[in-house]
Amino acid sequence: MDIRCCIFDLDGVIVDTARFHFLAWRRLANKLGFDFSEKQNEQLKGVSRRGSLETILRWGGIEMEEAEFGQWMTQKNDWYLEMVDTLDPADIFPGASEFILHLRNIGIRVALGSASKNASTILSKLEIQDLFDCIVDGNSVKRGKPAPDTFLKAIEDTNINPEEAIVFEDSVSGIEAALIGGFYAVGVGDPDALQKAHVIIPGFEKIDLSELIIDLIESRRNK
Ligand code: B16
Ligand code: MG
Repeated sequence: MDIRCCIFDLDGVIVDTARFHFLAWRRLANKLGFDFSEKQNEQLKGVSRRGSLETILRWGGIEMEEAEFGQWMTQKNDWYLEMVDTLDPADIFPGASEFILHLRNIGIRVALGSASKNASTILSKLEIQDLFDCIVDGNSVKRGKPAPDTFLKAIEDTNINPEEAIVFEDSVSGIEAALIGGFYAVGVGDPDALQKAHVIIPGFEKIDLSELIIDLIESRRNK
């Protein structure tokens, strides 16, 4: 099997902005008079800003008009961007840039597949916009994860099939999107949350691509 493309989620895979999302959403919930746990937060990862707020309000048993809903989305994003503003290239997860550069050197297409509308701001803070052949973010597709559209868009206009591409994801909804689309799915992070992935890795340090591909083929055969 030939792997011709690797698609990387951003928040939680390349940089720890997943933490910033959690802190900002939690601050919002606290302002509204309730709290939620890190375990609940797993359900928000990879989900759009609007979808996340809908879920959080359901947890708090709160209903609101669209105008107020919009104000809270803006407030959360302002808090989030304050934290994003502190990022610099040293915040890229260990081994991630090196792994991506290796892929590029051996001729594998590298794409970003993020649900975030802030992706280009984050990439420029990290100074890695040029690492990607293609950037798909929250502004590029209508249906977010768990729909597979984000990842399918990353191979649109190429002759690459999903079975020739690996998706790297830290979220349950992102792994689901990859599997629905027919991609190989690598979970990055928490093995409990990401059980459905073909293979789970803790991060990119010491990851050997050839070994990873062998594990993926083996896992797909058994799933
Ligand atoms: P924004 P990813 C996702 O990014 C985050 O995981 C999710 O928590 C967030 O709600 C979503 O982006 C939208 O982000 O508010 O910045 O547009 O993990 O798909 O890179
Ligand atoms: Mg993510």
